[in-house]
Amino acid sequence: MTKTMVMVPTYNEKENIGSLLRDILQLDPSIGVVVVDDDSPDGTSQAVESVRQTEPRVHLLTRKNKKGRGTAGIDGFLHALDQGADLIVEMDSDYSHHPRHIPQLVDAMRDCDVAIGSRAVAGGGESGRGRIRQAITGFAGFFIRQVMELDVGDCTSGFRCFKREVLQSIGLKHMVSQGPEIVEEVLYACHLRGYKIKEIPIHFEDRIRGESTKTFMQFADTMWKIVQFRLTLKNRLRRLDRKSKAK
Ligand SMILES: Nc1nc2c(ncn2[C@@H]2O[C@H](COP(=O)(O)OP(=O)(O)O)[C@@H](O)[C@H]2O)c(=O)[nH]1
Ligand SMILES: [Mg+2]
Repeated sequence: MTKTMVMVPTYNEKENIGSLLRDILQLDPSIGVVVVDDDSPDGTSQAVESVRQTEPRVHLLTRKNKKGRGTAGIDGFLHALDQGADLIVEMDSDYSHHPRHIPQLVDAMRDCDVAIGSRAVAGGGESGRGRIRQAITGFAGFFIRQVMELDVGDCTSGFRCFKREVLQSIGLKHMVSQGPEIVEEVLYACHLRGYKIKEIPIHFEDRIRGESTKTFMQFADTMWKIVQFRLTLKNRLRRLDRKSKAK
């Protein structure tokens, strides 16, 4: 049986995480969840812990201090691999990524290696975000496609499903992203490895509860990081391959 684990990074998501966990767990009796919380001051970890008391399928990694979305994702992926997951889904905890789309992502894995929950393909879309934020996302997507030579419509989507082998082969432990740019670093590594990437339509809704952790400075920083990935990631993967061959 295929084991699926959902990885959810959280920072101050107490208002969302309890119902999100319930919505994910009721999808399938075999699905597991790992929440990676940076010791959120609002008590997110405690909210997860109270669900975990009666639900062993919930795993909680509480990290000391706010270490960032990037390393949270890596720690969560490594934990899911450690647990023997065959498929690993990543998603935000704010309901922008609705759990109802998880079965669609998982189904798509029959004929791809990475499935992206996408706003940019027929049947996908979004609501709740203003025109300016949508335009920024549109520009970011255009920039990323050009720089990384990618054929993906929704490059900034952090709602994705990966085969185990994919996450094992892209050098997770060597990723450099501390912040949200991890989404693009992972995507580019998958692209460089030649994995088959498929976009699955989702409806993205802006968060209703809690606050976004993103700022304009973070956006500008991400665009700069995209250029750095383009310049360095290919060589980093080559070095990794040489090392593993030498072993
Ligand atoms: N563990 C951890 N999670 C984070 C951190 N920053 C953001 N997150 C989580 O990452 C996901 C995406 O962040 P969000 O604020 O929704 O970004 P946005 O969707 O781009 O506005 C959410 O589930 C956040 O709670 C962080 O520093 N550490
Ligand atoms: Mg969000």
